[in-house]
Amino acid sequence: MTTTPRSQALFLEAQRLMPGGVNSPVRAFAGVEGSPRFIARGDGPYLEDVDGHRYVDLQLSFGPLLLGHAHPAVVTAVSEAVRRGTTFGAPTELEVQLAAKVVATFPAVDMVRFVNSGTEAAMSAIRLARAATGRSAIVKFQGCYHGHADHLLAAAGSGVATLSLPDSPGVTEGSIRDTVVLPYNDPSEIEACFRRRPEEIAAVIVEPVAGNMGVIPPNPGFLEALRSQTSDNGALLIFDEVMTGWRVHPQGAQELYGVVPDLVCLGKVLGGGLPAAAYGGRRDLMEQIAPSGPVYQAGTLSGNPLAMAAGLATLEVLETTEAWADADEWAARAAESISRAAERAGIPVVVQRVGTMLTPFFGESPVTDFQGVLATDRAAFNRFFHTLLDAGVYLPPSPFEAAFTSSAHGPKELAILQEALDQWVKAL
Ligand code: KE4
Repeated sequence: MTTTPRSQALFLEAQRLMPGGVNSPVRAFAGVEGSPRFIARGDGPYLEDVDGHRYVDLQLSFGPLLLGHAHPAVVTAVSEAVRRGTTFGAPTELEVQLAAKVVATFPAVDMVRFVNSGTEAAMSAIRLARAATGRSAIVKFQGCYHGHADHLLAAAGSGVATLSLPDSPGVTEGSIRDTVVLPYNDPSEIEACFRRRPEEIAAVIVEPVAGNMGVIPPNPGFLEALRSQTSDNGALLIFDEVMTGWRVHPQGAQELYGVVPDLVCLGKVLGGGLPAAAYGGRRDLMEQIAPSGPVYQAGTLSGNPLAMAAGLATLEVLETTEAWADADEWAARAAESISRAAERAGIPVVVQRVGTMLTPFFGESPVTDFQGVLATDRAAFNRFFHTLLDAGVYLPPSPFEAAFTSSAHGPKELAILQEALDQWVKAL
């Protein structure tokens, strides 16, 4: 059992100063019991905690670090940018350059607006959809998470599911009155919903590959049904690709599955590890955003030059190297290793992977929706999580999260994972 005295001491102090001792709930390890490791540094595929323990990092800050920690290109770009100042409250060339890359990458994106978080991206896309259609109702799916804006905190995934919160106090009836929640992966439900409310729905927002209840790919026909139903009923389709953008495919789920939404939310990889997110889509929609149109949205640090520099450096590495393929291949090898270890252990595990994001579900059959996740063996996941953590592999501390890989993960890190898996099998 790894001893972590400094993390423990810091956690006590942190809990005195910050709610739960953390600045985002899922970090508190509440979903897996035990107390969090306080991290001193990251390098490449590794995290090092304040007690000197090193871990192969399969959380990668919940997705942003597709190149791993402190990639030289990112460090150089941010170091150079910071010497020119950190923020101007005025446009910069860096924003133009990154916007051009985003527009060139995603089929649905003619124009883009940078914001500071995925939450802002999703809430802004919803506001735009309501303005553009003149309608109020929005549809989301059980277990999907689109940030913590009031109207989207209904049957959310990620930390809300991890903590089994009945959504959240403080979210008023009024703010979620217009939010319809449907089961993920069921085309008949969206068809019935539009039959009931053909003229009321402004938008359907979906994680095209769910990552906030573990990794759940769309069933064949699900995304196509969302596309046809929204088009046929005058509603907009929003792909929340904050997590899947660059993670499931270099051009996102919209390219992978060939379904083009009207609006897209982006984040995580976009900022290369610094706070940046975005929403974008059809020109006729985006031009309705202030100041070119009447739909208001703003942000002091939106398009921040340091985040733009980190994002640009990350995308340039992805464009000029085999980094994406390397991360994808490593993810495939990791998934195989987990499946083989579970077979040796006689434990039913289904590893679900799309590109560089994956989740081991502790259950007999593939998981296609939130109810399926709830039916998995959470105690078994917790044992798996802690055994691997003690053996030097850091998974996200929740069965409702996705694990991630990077181009920095190589043969040595795969061997460490396989050794940790052997320890898990032996400990059963
Ligand atoms: P942020 O506001 O946390 O930047 O993004 C919200 C968000 C929106 N859409 C999707 C698909 C997301 O996955 C997220 C954030 N993801 C979680 C991890 N599952 C963030 C981790 C956390 O809350 O600490």
